[in-house]
Amino acid sequence: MNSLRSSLLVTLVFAFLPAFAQFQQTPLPYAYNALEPYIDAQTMDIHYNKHAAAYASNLNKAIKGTPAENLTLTQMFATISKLDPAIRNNGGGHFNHELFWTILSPEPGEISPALLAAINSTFGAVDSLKKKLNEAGAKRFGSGWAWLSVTSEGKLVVSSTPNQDNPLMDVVDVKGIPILGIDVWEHAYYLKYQNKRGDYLGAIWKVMNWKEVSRRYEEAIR
Ligand code: MN3
Repeated sequence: MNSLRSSLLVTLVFAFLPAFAQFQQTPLPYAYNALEPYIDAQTMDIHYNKHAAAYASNLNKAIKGTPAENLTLTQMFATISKLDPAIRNNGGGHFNHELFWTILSPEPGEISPALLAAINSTFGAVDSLKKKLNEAGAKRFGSGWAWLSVTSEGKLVVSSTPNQDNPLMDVVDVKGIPILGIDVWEHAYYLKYQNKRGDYLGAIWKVMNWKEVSRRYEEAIR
């Protein structure tokens, strides 16, 4: 049975080909409309299925056949200044959005005692942290992100990066492990908030997944 043999061969060849689509989007952990009325369903749908999907697929194209193909994102970010700008833009885009989806939730949950203590000692209060992050996001000219990160000394720090850069990249001034990132690209809010970035930044705290931010904090200080 030649045809059976050849179809078996085809199956085997595919089974042992290196799975190239290395970077893939994690399914959204909630429905598109789950963050309504703070973030609308159409924005979530387009943001996840168009913008973020393009970063993942363009990242895979950018690394294909290059030494970066064998690196993790964290490894790429550590030497991002030496890599192709397409890896910086799309690798950052993929990582930043994968983080962003998880730190939002229709069930915000509580800040862990350890993170709360760190926030209070660093910023004075949770409201002061929110204000600082909102200022970082509001002041970012054009497109970018506002971040809460853990530095190599285990301290909390607020920063902002342009485009799809993030605190893991060797090109940024304020480095750390990001535990909370707010997307301030217009595509993240324009359909509902238009030019009112400040209103979006105010609303995002209603859907902040503090349980996940706390988990990331505890992982980062370990
Ligand atoms: Mn985005």
